[in-house]
Amino acid sequence: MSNIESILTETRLFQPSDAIKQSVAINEEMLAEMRAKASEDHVGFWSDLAKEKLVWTKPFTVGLDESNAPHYKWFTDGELNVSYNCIDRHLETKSDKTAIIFEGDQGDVERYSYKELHDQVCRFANTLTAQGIEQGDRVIIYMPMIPQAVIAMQACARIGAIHSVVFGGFSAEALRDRIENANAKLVITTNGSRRGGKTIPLKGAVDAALEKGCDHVKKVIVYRRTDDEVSMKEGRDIDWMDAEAGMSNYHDPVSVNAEHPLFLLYTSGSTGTPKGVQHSSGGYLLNAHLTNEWMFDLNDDDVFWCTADVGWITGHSYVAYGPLSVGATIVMFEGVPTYPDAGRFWQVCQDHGVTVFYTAPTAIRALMKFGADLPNQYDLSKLRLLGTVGEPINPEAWMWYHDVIGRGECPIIDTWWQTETGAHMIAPFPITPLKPGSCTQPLPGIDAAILDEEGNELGRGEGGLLVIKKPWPSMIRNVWGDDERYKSTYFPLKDLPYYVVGDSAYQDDDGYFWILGRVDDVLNVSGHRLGTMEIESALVSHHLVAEAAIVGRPHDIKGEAVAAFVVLNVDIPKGEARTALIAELRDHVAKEIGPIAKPDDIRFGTNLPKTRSGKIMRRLLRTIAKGEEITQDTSTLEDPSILEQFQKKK
Ligand code: 6R9
Repeated sequence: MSNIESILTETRLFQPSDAIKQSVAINEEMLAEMRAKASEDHVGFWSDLAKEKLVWTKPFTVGLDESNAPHYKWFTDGELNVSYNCIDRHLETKSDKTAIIFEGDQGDVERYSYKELHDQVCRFANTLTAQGIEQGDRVIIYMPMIPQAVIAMQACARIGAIHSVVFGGFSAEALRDRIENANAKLVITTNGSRRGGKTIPLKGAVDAALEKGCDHVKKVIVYRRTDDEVSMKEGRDIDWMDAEAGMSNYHDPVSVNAEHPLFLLYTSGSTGTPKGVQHSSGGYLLNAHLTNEWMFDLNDDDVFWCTADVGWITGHSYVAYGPLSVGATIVMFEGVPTYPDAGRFWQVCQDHGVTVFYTAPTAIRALMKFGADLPNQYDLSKLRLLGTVGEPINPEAWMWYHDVIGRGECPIIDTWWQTETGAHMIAPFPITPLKPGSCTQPLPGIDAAILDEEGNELGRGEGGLLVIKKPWPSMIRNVWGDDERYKSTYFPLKDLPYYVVGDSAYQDDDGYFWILGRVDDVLNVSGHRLGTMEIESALVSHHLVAEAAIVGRPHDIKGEAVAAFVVLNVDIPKGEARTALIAELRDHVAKEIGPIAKPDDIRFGTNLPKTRSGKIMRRLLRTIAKGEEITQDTSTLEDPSILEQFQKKK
């Protein structure tokens, strides 16, 4: 890969306020010390933290075991229980402290103290055991965003069962693939969920998934979340409440090896069969714990709301495990950001006194469309840190989040990481000076670099493959049941034992990292490499554009042409007005970046084709841009009708 033209012109720098500097736990000096220690003694750095932050039933003596590389192992001879670390260890001092504040779709609120959470998790752990689940068995959790989902996850961890949460929006087909791949013994689900004022059935998908094959699934536990009737299969299906009846509030957490798999999480939306990303117990929990302290500065007074669903990795590390491990109060929300209106997020923040809020750029851009009036109606003064994750955040959305939601005072913690990394990898601490659109610098103990295609390290300003050079505790351990795929996907470089991320990035002169997108999202137009993100940022900076996605399509002369898919914040114009707007947008991009980046085609739609987790399905856009028929699986799309809008020529 030669020079990727660096065209992000963002140069604004935001220093932390005095209030932030004085209030947060980790100051500049401590951070510098941590960085120094990590670079001097990588394994010692992580091992000391593992001893300090986690409670071990059997202390470890081995830090990193590289004997079966690239299947790295951490703290291998140690034992612990993750649920004990998330719940029991707080009982002495925080038993009455609220662990979970739950707000349902209809505004119904429930609170669980750490003691109540403990009792519920124990009851459900006993229930799982009574249903024949043993250490190492796989359990599928297919549930909405309700506390029972976290209770189920924690109960699995307590007995050493390996859970695999499947996002409630996935189809029966996707669910079956995952049940089969994991060879699961039990499925936990609900009769339905409540979202946007409607009740949405869920159990039917489980029935359909289990119709053919899946003989390994012996039981289905059904929690009744709605009043809707649910069909129960005799001998297989059990009501959660019935199954729990008479179970004790006490359960002795099982001590497992640090490397015992805590969960599998299947990666969504990519080509091929889903990959079961396998995470460990000790190493995973360490980074989940630490990053909640480091990035979000969580302490006793905080109310932390991460809006991610537990069906995604963010909901694992920043809802179900990490914040509980540090003893924080979390908010869980069942509904959608636009019901009853687009002020819902801000109402939840106000009503529960949220201090740290963590969401995705796609949500920020969607809410930005509605302007500042809605958030301004709510008291958001308790917010002190704002986080973002999932994709690069364009500077316009960053500024809106910072100014309108964060009053110009809250640092924006832009966290780069992946399902496979388990926890944040490149992200600011609250005291880090910020540049809108950059996830800043790798965490202490994370050794990131940028390589060209031959594996040479690139200098500042040069774009290339992002890699992590040294193993870290919460890294993926395997693709479930597929060693070869693990090695070829993540360690493909000959002679270099580096974890290859699959994203391209560059470092600016200050050493800040800018993620350019997935490797396949970098275009080569007339020999110039252009990050799709940069063109998207340029389009979104036009006052009529709400969202934009750029893909490449083959072009005879230029190699690749730039195809733009645009969502406007006004009605889509017709006829001449449409032609004029297309010309205006092309000129706007030319003005922002240069004529080379001018989109060759611009198509309008009312939304972009996104997975239910909010990721733009670029491979579908590529097919449309090429004018080809869509043959790919579109079952993970939130709204498949969007595709037709973009396929229409005019
Ligand atoms: C946590 C999560 C991982 C991919 C990753 C990258 C993109 C995530 C980002 C970001 C730029 C950020 N990504 N966070 N890109 N800035 N702050 O999203 O995991 O669903 O596995 O996606 O998402 O491309 O490689 P996952």
